[in-house]
This record gives sequence, C-alpha cells and structure tokens, in this order.
Amino acid sequence: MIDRLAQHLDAAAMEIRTVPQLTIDQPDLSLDDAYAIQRAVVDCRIERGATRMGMKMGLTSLAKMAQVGVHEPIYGYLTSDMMLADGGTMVRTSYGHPRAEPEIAFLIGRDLQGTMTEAEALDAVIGVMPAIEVIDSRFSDFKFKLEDVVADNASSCRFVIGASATPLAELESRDLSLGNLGMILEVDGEVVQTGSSAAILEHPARSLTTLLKMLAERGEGLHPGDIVLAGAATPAVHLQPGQHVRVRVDGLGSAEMFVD
Ligand code: OOG
Ligand code: MG
Repeated sequence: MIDRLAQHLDAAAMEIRTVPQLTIDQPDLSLDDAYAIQRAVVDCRIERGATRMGMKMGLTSLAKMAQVGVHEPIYGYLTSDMMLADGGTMVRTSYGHPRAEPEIAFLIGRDLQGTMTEAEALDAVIGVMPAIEVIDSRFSDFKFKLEDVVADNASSCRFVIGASATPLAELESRDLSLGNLGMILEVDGEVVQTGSSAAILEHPARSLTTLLKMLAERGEGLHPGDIVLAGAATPAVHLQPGQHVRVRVDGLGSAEMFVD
C-alpha cells in the first residue's frame, strides 16, 4: 500500500496533475503510514538522481495553519531537484498551482539528533538565510488532511535560499534577535505579505527543535551542510507567469526568483 500510494503521488507530480486526497479512499491512513509514503516519494526522486539537501518544516505559524486548515506542524525533505538558485527562474507550467511563502533557513554545521534545547540546537547552526519556499499540492484545490499533506512531502516544490548565511553572533552584535525579525514577501516590487519570525512557533529555533524531536521518532536527524526551512511566517500567495518574487528579512538580506 505504501509504495503504491507513493508511486501514485510521484506520477501526479511528474505528469503535473492533481489527484483526490488519499484519505478519501484510505480513511484509516495513519500518520506513520503517511511519513512512510513521504519517504518512498522522496526515494523516487533520489532514484532519478536527486540528492537529499535537508528538511523543511511546515504549518509552524497560525497564518499557515489557518490557510490550509491543518493545525499541526509537519516536516518534509528538501532534495537537490527542488533547489532554485537565488535570482533563478521557475517555469510556472511545470507545476500545478504553485504558491510562494516567506521563510527563514538554517544552515546546519554538525550532526544533530534527538530532543534538545533551543540553545543546543542553535549551537550547531552555521548561519541563517532568508528563503522563498514554493509549495504545490498534488491534491485538488490545495485541500488535504494532515495525513495527505505529510504523504505529499509537505506540498514541497521548489526553494530559493538567499546568497549569504548570517551567523547568529553577527545578528546579536547588531542587536537583532532571530526570534523577532521582520519578514516581507514582495511580488513585482509590491509588498503582498508582512510578518515576523516570531510567528514561526514563537521562535524559528523552536521549529528546529520540534523537527529534531519528530525526526528522532523515526530514527533520523540532521547532518552537516543540511538546510532547514523553519516554515512560513505568513500565508502563501499564488504564482503567475512573469512575476518577480522577493523575500526580505531584517538583518539577513533577501532571496528572489522569477516566474516564467
Ligand atoms: C503545507 C506546507 C506548509 C509551511 O511553510 O507552512 C509549509 C501547505 O501549506 O500546503 O510549507
Ligand atoms: Mg513552507
């Protein structure tokens, strides 16, 4: 069942079509099943040559939870085929109904696994970067239950990371706190969403420790060089061809992309 559903979701992504929620035919699908399907979906990408680049957290802000009606943080994998260079162009028609959202990314410096304090987790962070995440649900109308969106690798699609990683000590030396940085999403130079890193589980570091706890339940952790997206601070916005999208974060700079 796990492999069959993973192939079903992978084919939907490859063929750029949406499918009904898995939980309609499989009302008893458990969260463990959903994470097993997710892992198998990611393995399909890895078999095609993609490599694991890190992890994303999702549904870590009230704004995001409210937008999709799922009220629990989830995680997914980031793979090399999802990465878009800063300033790069994404072809709109290669995806179903993509949306962009403003995020903060961590660059991890050493192996991390298990339950730990926020200070312990942050000690392993080389730096933080502004990021754009493009999400694209495989489910019709972007409607899903918790188990559906987990199986769908947390709606992951593409991500853009800002050019430079700012060490936390540098932020502090400028009297900025990672827990309260202004975040702006711009489309074609106009501000379309504003928020704060405080919206991300009250502090992005809490997203990191929550991820580590969830990964430990499946015997997994983070590795040197991993990128971790902490989850969007605001609702996501639909993307249209011709747009220029930029995320600016106080003290961290910006990340940008174009839609073709
Ligand atoms: C689920 C993925 C959520 C975030 O940053 O909250 C997410 C979705 O909204 O489709 O990536
Ligand atoms: Mg996201």
